Amino acid sequence: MTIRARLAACLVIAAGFATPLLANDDYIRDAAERVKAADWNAMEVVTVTLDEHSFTPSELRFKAGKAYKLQLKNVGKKDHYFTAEKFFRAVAWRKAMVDKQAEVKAPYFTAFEPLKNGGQIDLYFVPVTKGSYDVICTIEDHQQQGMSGTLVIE
Ligand SMILES: [Cu+2]
Repeated sequence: MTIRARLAACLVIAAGFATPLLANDDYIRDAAERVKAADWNAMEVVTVTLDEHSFTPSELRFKAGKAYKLQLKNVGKKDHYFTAEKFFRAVAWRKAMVDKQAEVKAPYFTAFEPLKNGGQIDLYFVPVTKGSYDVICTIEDHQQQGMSGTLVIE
């Protein structure tokens, strides 16, 4: 076995048995398999409204391995962001859909912005790494005024 072949074999084994870790620059690398394995017919739809200055509900709980559509709706007058970098790296992404028009696919996201009044972004994902994660609005002083919340994967 060449070194290259041996290294390739090691990588395959590591990928097969790796438990999800969450370093700062990490994300769920086997998202495609996890998305495929989830039951999308049993997808749970969860809605968060963004307003001055809150996320409602401010705490969401997700079950690892289950398929979700998280609908973000801005019902406020101002623009609002939904910034949850660590949470977005703890889930396996299927896609994000912007105002039911554009589908966006990426290994992971850091924030969804700006959500204009009446704007809606739908996030399709499968939660993976258990933990409690922050979500904030990073515009001006919105976080201080109450735009912060918790996203839990259990
Ligand atoms: Cu805001």
